[in-house]
Amino acid sequence: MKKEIARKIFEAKNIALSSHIRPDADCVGSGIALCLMLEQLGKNVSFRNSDRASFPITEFPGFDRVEYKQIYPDNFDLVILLEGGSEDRHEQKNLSEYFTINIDHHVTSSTISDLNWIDPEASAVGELIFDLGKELKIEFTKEIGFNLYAAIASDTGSFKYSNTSYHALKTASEVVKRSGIEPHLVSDLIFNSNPAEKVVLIRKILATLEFHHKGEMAFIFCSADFIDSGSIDDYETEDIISIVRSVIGVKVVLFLKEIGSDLFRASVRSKGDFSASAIAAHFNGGGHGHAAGFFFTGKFAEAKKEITNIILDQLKG
Ligand SMILES: [Mn+2]
Repeated sequence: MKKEIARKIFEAKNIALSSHIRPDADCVGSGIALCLMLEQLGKNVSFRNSDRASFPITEFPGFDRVEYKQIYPDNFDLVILLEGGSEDRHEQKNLSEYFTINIDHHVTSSTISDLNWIDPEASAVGELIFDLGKELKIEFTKEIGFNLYAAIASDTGSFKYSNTSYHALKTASEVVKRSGIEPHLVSDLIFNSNPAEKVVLIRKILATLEFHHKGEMAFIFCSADFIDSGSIDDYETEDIISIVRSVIGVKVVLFLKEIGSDLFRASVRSKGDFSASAIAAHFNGGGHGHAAGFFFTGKFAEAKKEITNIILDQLKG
């Protein structure tokens, strides 16, 4: 598949890239890295997303390459989709007008693209983009290295999550060797650059913490009122889930974010045998075994009760 994708890239002149909505460090970092690789090959590249990423992703070198517009109706020989594949996941229209390639590491990824390279063994799509870069024989510049390392370090939670494999570590070390980047500088930006407002927000969210079912389930909530300005979606709140998930005895965390009137985004994070994606599947969401999410329309009390009940059913097994 990698060779087939490389062949398509060599043949194309005008290439569009897109990463999914609510973009994270992996899909944006991988997208910037791929954009820079394709530019090295002399391609005309447009990296077009629907949503703007939040800080600190905005500080990744080459972030200015990201545009916010539709791919259609502009003329492209090839459209490469990162972590998604469907029009919904990218908020892009008429993708069927193009030759599309989907590159992803989620087992739930769409397969409607013309070529689908989906490797659930990969910790991050950044691993796959590094492999593709080797296939394309590009030079791994510092900018490319920074973005690929950031993608992998971010999706593995700084090489702490269960997806931290030999291949993830090997790829990260190869990225460092080939590009000459300093990993601590990437880590400082991704993990040690909290704006004060974010820590204040974490304090408010932590005040909602509840434990259920003998401490095996934890619940936290972010009300729209907690945000002074901007929207909740602007805030990267993964850190707070990690704090709660770290509690001894907790098997699953439910995090509800109020994102609109009677509209919530639910994030489920788990450890051990508890399947987060099984919970998300009940509500037509998606994700991995230990990290999944979905939307819930309704009142807060209903959202909390209905989702908690499904989680408790699984805990009681
Ligand atoms: Mn990813």
